[in-house]
Amino acid sequence: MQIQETLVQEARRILQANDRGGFTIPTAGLYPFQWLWDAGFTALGWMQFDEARAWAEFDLLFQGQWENGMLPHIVFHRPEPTYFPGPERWGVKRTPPTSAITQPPVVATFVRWMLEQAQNQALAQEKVRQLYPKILAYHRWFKRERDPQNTGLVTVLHPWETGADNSPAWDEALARVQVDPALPPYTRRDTTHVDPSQRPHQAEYDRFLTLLEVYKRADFDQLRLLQEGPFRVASLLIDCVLHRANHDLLWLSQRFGFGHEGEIAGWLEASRQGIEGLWDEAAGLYFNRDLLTGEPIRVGVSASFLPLYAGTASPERAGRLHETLQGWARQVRYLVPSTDPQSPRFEPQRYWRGPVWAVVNYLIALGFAEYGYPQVAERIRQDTLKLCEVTGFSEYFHPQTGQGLGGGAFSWTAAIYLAWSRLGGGEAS
Ligand code: 9WN
Repeated sequence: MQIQETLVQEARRILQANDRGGFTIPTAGLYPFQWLWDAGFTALGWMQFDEARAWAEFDLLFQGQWENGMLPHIVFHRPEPTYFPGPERWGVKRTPPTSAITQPPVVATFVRWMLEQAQNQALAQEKVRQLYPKILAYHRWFKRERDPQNTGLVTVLHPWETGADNSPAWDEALARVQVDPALPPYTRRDTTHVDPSQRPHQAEYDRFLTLLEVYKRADFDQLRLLQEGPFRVASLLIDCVLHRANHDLLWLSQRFGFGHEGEIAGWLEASRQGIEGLWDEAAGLYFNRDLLTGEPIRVGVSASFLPLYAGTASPERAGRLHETLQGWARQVRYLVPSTDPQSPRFEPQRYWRGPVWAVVNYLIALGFAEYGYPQVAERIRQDTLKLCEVTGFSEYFHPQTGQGLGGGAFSWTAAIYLAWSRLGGGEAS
């Protein structure tokens, strides 16, 4: 499939229409603020046609950084009534207000890629020098407050932190969370924008909101929550993204002479072992882990392939992952479904329980390409481009019919189209 110039134009228009003066909302109505990992993908999209605007995305994102280094998953730059839970419910007294949990830490990797792609090297280097200490503070926060025992795996406290909110991987861990009988009443907004059959169940939302109240009562004290939090998991999405981000941070440190290589190399060694400890030989896949029970969560999800993106997998394990993905490919028309299509929990239209997500595809394809599987990487790229061409720049897609699902005119899907059109050759630029 060729990149289509009209779609490239449309993808650019989506980013421009979702621009709110320096930060990009994922989509109007459904998500009217700035999200952390969306900002990384979106910046890469902007980078394909407006470098200054691409870097600005991070300037605005880091306005939300906490003094302890934490980068929150949402920055509420200005009031918007169309999303719940907004700044009032989070109750974080900051300017700008933010949430109090994080998300997959993609920033260091995107900063490296953007530096490598930049035509304007002077601007790129200036931005790297500004951003580097802030990213380092963020990664130190992960180590200090989410892995103080140096297990090599980060403790995740909320499904929203994983980016894959209602993944079947979190079912048992979330079901154990007792819904607070005194949970303040609330009205969901997401189901006013998107058909409820494509969104999380009410039982999940009650628990998402219960966790928020528990953490608020603990004044978001991370070390205390590591002991007492009712939901604690190791998430492949977070751990693999963080591992690669640390690898790229080390690269930046070396390249600019910042001098933190020893510290970061220590984190990398621990996380390599942590991630590889999630391998399941019988399944030929990596599994997330429930940190309250210590047990693997035996459901295959798209993040199960991300140790390739992290670069921690051995060539042999990469080969097994390749075989496993071939099995999935026989079940669906479009790769990569967010849940193993043979799992009884697979729901092809419901959010992170089955649909294809362009951003995760980008990471998985990159991993396969780097491990010497260019054909499957290209298949994933082609499937993603085709989904955009057939049904538009949706939030996610039905892996069998290709139907666009969730929000429309979606920033990170458009950004992936732009980034992949650059890799696909000169015809789109
Ligand atoms: C909660 C913005 C975000 C993505 C997440 C995706 C969804 C939010 C929600 O939208 O989550 O953070 O309200 O459903 O799951 O990955 O960053 O696009």
